[in-house]
Amino acid sequence: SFEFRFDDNLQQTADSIARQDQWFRDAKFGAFIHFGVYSTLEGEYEGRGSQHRYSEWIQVSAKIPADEYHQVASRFNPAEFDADEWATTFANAGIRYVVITSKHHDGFALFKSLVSEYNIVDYTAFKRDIIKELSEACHRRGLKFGVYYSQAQDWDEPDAPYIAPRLEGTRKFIHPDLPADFKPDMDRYIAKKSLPQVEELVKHYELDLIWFDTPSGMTMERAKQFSDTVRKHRPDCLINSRLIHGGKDKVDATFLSLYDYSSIGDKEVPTRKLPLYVESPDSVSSSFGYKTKGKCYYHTEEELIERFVHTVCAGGNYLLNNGPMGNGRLDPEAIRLYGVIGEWLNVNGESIYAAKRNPLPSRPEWGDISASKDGTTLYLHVLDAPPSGTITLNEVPGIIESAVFLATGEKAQFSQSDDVLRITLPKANVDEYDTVVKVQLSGQ
Ligand code: FUL
Repeated sequence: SFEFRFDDNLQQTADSIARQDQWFRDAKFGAFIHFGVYSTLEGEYEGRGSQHRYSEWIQVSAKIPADEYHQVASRFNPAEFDADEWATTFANAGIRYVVITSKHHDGFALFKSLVSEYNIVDYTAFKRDIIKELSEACHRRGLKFGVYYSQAQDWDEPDAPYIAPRLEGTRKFIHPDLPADFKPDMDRYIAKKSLPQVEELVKHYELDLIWFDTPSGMTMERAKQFSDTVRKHRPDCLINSRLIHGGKDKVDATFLSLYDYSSIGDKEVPTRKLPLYVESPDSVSSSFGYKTKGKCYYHTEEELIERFVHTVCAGGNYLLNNGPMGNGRLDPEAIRLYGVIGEWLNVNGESIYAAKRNPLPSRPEWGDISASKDGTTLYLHVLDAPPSGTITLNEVPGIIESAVFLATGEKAQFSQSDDVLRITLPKANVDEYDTVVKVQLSGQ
């Protein structure tokens, strides 16, 4: 039997509530990690391919034949990888869950797999199981742990589809020996590799979440095989919507039986209220995998905090990616950016963790709004303090009892007439990124 529940105006399945996704809704801040063979190439292969914005796309963007990419893979040796150091860095930055690429589109697995020897343990001199080590380290630190898995796209497998039809031609470059009349067979690929690898992951890695990507070619029947496999072995493991197309807005029962929440577009900041609980996959830089060659830029801490705040105020989690370096160490600039966010959260975390989305009809010009679980407290996030020093909030749903600056505990000067609230921001209390004013409503 199937029913919708209205929780904070977000429809979720009865099933997903049984799977206890509350930790996920309270967590708000996750670390995404794109790590693999491509991390050693940093966005370029023999002078080719640096134009693609994502370094993990190097195999198709530089048209690297499978046997050459295999050579690069066999030399992959992230000798300085230290799972506890990674987990500690994330935990110290206020991150509550970690999602790492267990197999990206290049087909190379970062875990020991009996299904395909194209994996870090069997194919490299490094021989360690990154997914196992990181899962254990995260759980030791109280972080939830999940993996990204590219279920429908695998450039190493000729049978797997390509994300965009324009890339279909790439198959010939990667697999030059394929017979001219070769016809890819997605179901053959799923049966041979992606479904059994997903089964290995959910059986052996204590997953709290699985992040499928990408939905190309996934029919309802195919998606159901994956979803059923996860549910069977790991009933509490959450599933994201990139299992199948349509995940953002489809709220019919069949779709909602397949996944638990909606992953929105890459680096998309939600600006409108969406029908499902969402997660926004952002990155500290313009790439996901580590990239130093060709076009690439980092976001500023201010941009990241703004995107984080807007995501939470729209009703979602912020999954902020970093691309570790080929030697296994975290990117120092990523560490710095996570650290700044962590410091900001030390002071302002109350307005983020477990917060509810903006309950008012619209978003104010000067920033955004989150709310406490019981709805009696509003957190006003002043991202752009107006030159007048006064912020105005319309359509306030009650009488304001008090207003204090979250960072200092000092009272804020306010006045209310009918449903319009005015707050004066003294210069000294204005935070560089986001001044949070905690507003208590009475009689609620
Ligand atoms: C996309 C992928 O193609 C990118 O490489 C990256 O993994 C991003 C999060 O999802 O669909």
